[in-house]
Amino acid sequence: MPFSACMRDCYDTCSMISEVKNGRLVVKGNPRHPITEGFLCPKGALLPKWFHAEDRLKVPLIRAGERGSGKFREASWAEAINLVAQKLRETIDEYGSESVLVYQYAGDRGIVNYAFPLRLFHYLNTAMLDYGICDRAGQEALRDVYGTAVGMDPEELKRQKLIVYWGINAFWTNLHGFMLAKKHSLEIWTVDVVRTETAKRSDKFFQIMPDTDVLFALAVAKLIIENELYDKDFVRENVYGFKEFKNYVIKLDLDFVKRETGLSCEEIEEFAFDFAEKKGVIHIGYGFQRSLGGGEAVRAISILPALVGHRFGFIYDMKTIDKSYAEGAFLRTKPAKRIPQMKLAEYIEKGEIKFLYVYNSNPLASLPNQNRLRRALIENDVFIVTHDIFLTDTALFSDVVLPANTFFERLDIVDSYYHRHVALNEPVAELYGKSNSEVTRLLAKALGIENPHLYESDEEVIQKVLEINNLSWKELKAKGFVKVPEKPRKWETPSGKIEFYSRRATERGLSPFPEYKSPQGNYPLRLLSPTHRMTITSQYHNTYGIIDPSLYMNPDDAEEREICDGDTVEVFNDNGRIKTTVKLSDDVPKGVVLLYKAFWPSLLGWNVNFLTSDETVEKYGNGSAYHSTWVDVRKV
Ligand SMILES: Nc1nc2c(c(=O)[nH]1)N[C@H]1C(S)=C(S)[C@@H](COP(=O)(O)OP(=O)(O)OC[C@H]3O[C@@H](n4cnc5c(=O)[nH]c(N)nc54)[C@H](O)[C@@H]3O)O[C@H]1N2
Ligand SMILES: Nc1nc2c(c(=O)[nH]1)N[C@H]1C(S)=C(S)[C@@H](COP(=O)(O)OP(=O)(O)OC[C@H]3O[C@@H](n4cnc5c(=O)[nH]c(N)nc54)[C@H](O)[C@@H]3O)O[C@H]1N2
Ligand SMILES: [Mo]
Repeated sequence: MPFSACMRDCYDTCSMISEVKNGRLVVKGNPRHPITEGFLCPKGALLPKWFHAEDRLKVPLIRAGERGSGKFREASWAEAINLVAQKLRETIDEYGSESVLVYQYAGDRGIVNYAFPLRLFHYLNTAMLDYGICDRAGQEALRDVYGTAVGMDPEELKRQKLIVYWGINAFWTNLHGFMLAKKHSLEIWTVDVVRTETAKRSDKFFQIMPDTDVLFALAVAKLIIENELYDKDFVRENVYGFKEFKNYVIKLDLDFVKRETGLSCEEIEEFAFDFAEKKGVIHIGYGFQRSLGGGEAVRAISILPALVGHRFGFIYDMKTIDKSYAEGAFLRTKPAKRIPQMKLAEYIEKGEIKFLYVYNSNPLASLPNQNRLRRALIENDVFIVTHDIFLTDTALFSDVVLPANTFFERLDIVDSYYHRHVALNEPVAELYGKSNSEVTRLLAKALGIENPHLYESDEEVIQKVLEINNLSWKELKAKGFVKVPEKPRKWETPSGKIEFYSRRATERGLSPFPEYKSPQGNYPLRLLSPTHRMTITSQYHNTYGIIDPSLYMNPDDAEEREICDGDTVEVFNDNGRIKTTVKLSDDVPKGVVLLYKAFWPSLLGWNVNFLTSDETVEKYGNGSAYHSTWVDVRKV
């Protein structure tokens, strides 16, 4: 039976075994894969429903009405591809190659299908994205302290006693990781604003006010240092700037920390003493760092495992293989103009983007401040092409829509940003659409490009990537996955040590130590928009239909506004307003409300991103700050 690999933007990157039985796709988890361990998450188990979905795009569409009106006419592949090629050529001739932007993200993480289309845009010297939507601030922060955001191999958890899930709802977003920690009988703690399903299954839960994590982590460091509970030998040998850091944290006033974080002194002490004793490791989440204080928080948190003697005692990112061949940046003849992903609307408003090619992403659901983005697209002359499996909101706003196939319909391989395995994905069945690489080859041909790199087959690209990385095709074929061995490594900081005093941060005009800024907004309630159990950002809303669009609110906040459970309310701020029903819950603290992230606006009439802030964490790579959104709520 063919091996599949779940290509979703998800930590677990499962290896699966698939087949077609009586015309229906059947999937199961690969029992030999050490992370998948033969079971799938609830979303993965429903993949056949996604694959067979009635609403999959079947033929190319060309806009036949006002932008966003949803009026299209059907077209042949030849007509659609020729139109895209002609428009591309015209735009480049009239405005230059940098007026073309390829906008893509991790809708499909297959090495070929993620990267191959970029070859065409590199060849054409177009503008490219500077990715900032997901985990950027934390990436920069970890580089400040460790010189890399690549942490520990999660399979090494078997040697640990304690894992802290800090700002990650692992039971929903990293189920196989959570089960791995359970399997190895680790003690599990959670630090979160919300009493999540992970918090409910943890041995300890520290409920913290938004954006105050930096203070909590610094207070824990202070107590560990003051009480001499840190690993002195490790710190002496491997840490740069310990003395300066010590002088900095020692001044911290614990009463202030208590007031800001909402944690009691006992909780802070309990964390510090127990963490030091058990030499905890920390899974630093992606979710919580998407706020204005996210970068500073990750810097502070990442110091804690080093204090107790871990070389790379955090989980954040994993980079096992070199994938650059698939992307082919070597095809460029001049350096790329990089457009910060979170500033798409701004660049469109400035008239710098005239042609937008979108694949693997649904920015008209997932980007913040949707009213501004949509206005910018309507008011400016931008030709939009979207390649997707479904008629998403982004597709609805496009001039040309190209049907994509799914990973069940092609060959690819995929790595993981969580574990060290590369998985094989073989074609199982064929329904509709074309792959990202196939469309690239058709476009290259229509543009009259002769460069052979644009016509390499998927298998050739895969073979070459495996060869570059010294990985065995034979082993991959036999098991469905291979583990990439870890080489011994040092910290890639200026001092070659773990920098508690970060020189890299000072070069960006930041303090050498993590700093706290009290979060402030011009509306009374902080709006969080974390992940939903049954979606991957905007995906599966249309196919699984299991979503929860309610606003979660603390009963005290509701009482102040005379709102009862089940009431219809308006949630509003300067960016927009939406209407939904309220669920009262003590799981969210007073002062915080919650709407799950990025459903399909075309199905719901709205999503949370009509409210979210498009500010960026400027000093941390212009990372997104979705959670730095303030709103008010009234009964309607
Ligand atoms: N089921 C499911 N799984 C997914 C996804 C999905 O949409 N659904 N998306 C995938 C993607 S793209 C990503 S990036 C990952 C994200 O994976 P996670 O990081 O687990 O995702 P989030 O739910 O966004 O955020 C985690 C938690 O951060 C908390 N949080 C918010 N602000 C703060 C704060 O200031 N401090 C603290 N301590 N906590 C805070 C939220 O309450 C939330 O519970 O998941 C991937 N997996
Ligand atoms: N409010 C709020 N918004 C958020 C977040 C948040 O925490 N709060 N989280 C942010 C995060 S972490 C992320 S990573 C982004 C993700 O945002 P996006 O990158 O927009 O991710 P998805 O919604 O998963 O959209 C992926 C699209 O790719 C399509 N697709 C899947 N497979 C293929 C394929 O093989 N080929 C092609 N051509 N298309 C395919 C899917 O159908 C889907 O429409 O969202 C961000 N948005
Ligand atoms: Mo993400």
